[in-house]
Amino acid sequence: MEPSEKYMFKHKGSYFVRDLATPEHIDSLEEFEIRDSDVFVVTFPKSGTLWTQQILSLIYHEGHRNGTEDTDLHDRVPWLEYNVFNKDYANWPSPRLFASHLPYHLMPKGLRNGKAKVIYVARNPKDVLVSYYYFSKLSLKHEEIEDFEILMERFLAGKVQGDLWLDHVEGWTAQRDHLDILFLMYEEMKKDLKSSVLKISNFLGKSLTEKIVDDIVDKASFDKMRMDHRVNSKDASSAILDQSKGIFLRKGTTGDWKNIMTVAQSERFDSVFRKRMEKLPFKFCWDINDVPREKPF
Ligand code: PPS
Repeated sequence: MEPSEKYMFKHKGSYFVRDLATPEHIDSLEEFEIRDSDVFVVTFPKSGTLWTQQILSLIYHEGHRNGTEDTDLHDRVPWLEYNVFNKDYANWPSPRLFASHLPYHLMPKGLRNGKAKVIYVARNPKDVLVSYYYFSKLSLKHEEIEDFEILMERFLAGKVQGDLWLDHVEGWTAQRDHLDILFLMYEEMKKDLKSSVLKISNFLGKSLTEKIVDDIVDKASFDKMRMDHRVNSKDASSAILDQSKGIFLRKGTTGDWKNIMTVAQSERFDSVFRKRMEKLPFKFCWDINDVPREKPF
């Protein structure tokens, strides 16, 4: 079944949230001018975007870290394709930090030849699906699908925001030799946030003191982010989320899929995804006790 047109539109083969983007804006991104100092967090939806946005903001904006500036996180690291507040990105001061769910082929062309940096975060797709399921209950901009199995079949067919998870991850990992790109896994961030923050700061060429790193790790923890009003700004999110139905930072764990997927559903999922997943350069964790590890490219 196709996603409801009330909530999504399809453009250039990809699904977008209807109220938050237009085909014209997506088209305009092809020629969007990229600066060498730009940094992009790229993810399939529900893979740890907000978490990485927070880490970037804490690395780049001292005022965010020490609490002297009260700027909404989405203004610090805005969405490229969902420019809901009509920001003038072309005149935004450098370094610009962006978040995006775009598949590689819809990204600005300038990314290909420049020195801009990309941080791609991947999460095990069963937890992605479960997170998406609960998020669609909360989001006023997504179709709520009560029956998990129906949503699962759409996910497996790539008929959700972000399209087919496998295509998204493969599309970006295929660019590893052509872009300045860091691949991270949600699960490794969960296991050892400090190492992940150091990986990110090294990649960005930022040398941080031990104290600052510890501070970033603290403020990017699930519990602190839940309480951070710059992350959960009521103004910014009330138009998008019905907060009476839940909270965006829901569980923040690995392996929650086991609490909702039946054995049959899990097997069906594996039968569609397993072969292509084996070729991906990640060893995904399916349980909080698994040890994440990157397979060598
Ligand atoms: S979105 O809508 O695509 O931008 O969503 P995204 O931010 O990519 O993913 C939301 C999930 O990330 C979890 N999250 C965290 N987990 C652990 N630690 C921290 N600090 C953190 N911040 C966000 C969030 O809870 C969503 O996952 P679920 O499984 O639903 O809890």
